[in-house]
Amino acid sequence: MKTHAVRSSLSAAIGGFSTLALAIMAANVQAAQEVSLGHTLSSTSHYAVGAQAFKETLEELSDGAFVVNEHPSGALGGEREMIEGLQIGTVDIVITSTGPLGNFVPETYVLDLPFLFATYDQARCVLDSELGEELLGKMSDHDLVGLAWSENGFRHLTNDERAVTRPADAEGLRVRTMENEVHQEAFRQLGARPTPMAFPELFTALQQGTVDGQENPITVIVATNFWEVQEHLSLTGHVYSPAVVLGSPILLDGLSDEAREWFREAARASAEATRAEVSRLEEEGVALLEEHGMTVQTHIDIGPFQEAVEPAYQIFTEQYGSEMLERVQEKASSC
Ligand code: EAX
Repeated sequence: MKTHAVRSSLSAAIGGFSTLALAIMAANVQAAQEVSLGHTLSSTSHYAVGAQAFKETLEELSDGAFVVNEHPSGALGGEREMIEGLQIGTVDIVITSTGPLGNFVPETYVLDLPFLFATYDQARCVLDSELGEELLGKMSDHDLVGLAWSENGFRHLTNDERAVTRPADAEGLRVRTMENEVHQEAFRQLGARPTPMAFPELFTALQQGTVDGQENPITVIVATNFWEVQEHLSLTGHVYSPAVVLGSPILLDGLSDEAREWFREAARASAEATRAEVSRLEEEGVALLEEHGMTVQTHIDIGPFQEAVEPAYQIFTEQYGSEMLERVQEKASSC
């Protein structure tokens, strides 16, 4: 009888303890909010490096209150689809090029003009300036939250038909472009046949010969094994491709100022890590692509390319005005 009494009070104590422990655990579980982060590139890419930095920073700053789940390789769709997802709240964070962004935030089209920036330092300096902040702020007018400018890189042309060293070589080539009217216009001016397409469809399109070529930064060409389907690479560096870390207003507008700041800081850490990876691969990537059998045209005289795409500027300013372009150019020249 005595033993039984001891046992039951013990089990009551244990029961009480475990109820409390469960309640605490439940409170913690409830507090940990899952954050989905999407991008189109592989888990070895510079975006994946940026996603990891975002995750580590946010989870640390929030002391585990947020847990980030990365969805790489276009698992949540192409960049245009994911941007739509941010607007309706089906995804929380997206790392994307500005490729399809102009369709949502026309003010950003200016950044996609060919040969606008000459070097990485210059592009980064403009994006990190007040002007860059202003452009990030414009996203709020279009149901998006601009958290930080990140980086995709200078884009180069690949194709499976011939070595391209002059604009005439690009004539008639079916080149996949991003879903970006400024890029499409530039390739039209070059005499190529631009075919806009979402990135997740690109590898198969190249493999099946639906298009002859594409253009992307070294990092993307490496991370996507494009050497398997493209023989020629020309280092045209025809346009700097910014990336941006975007958030969904549906998540972010509901957070405290402090929590929102954690997201901004995580996005800045993400951008920094991504840029470092772009710089590293700019150095090593070309040699790697050659090892994989690509023929690389390294010394391209860009003058004739620049001349050929010049009308794209006029078409752009006719449609969007020249004020923002002039401000970007002025800032770039002081960088
Ligand atoms: O943002 O679509 C593209 O070519 C982009 O460069 C790629 O999705 C990375």
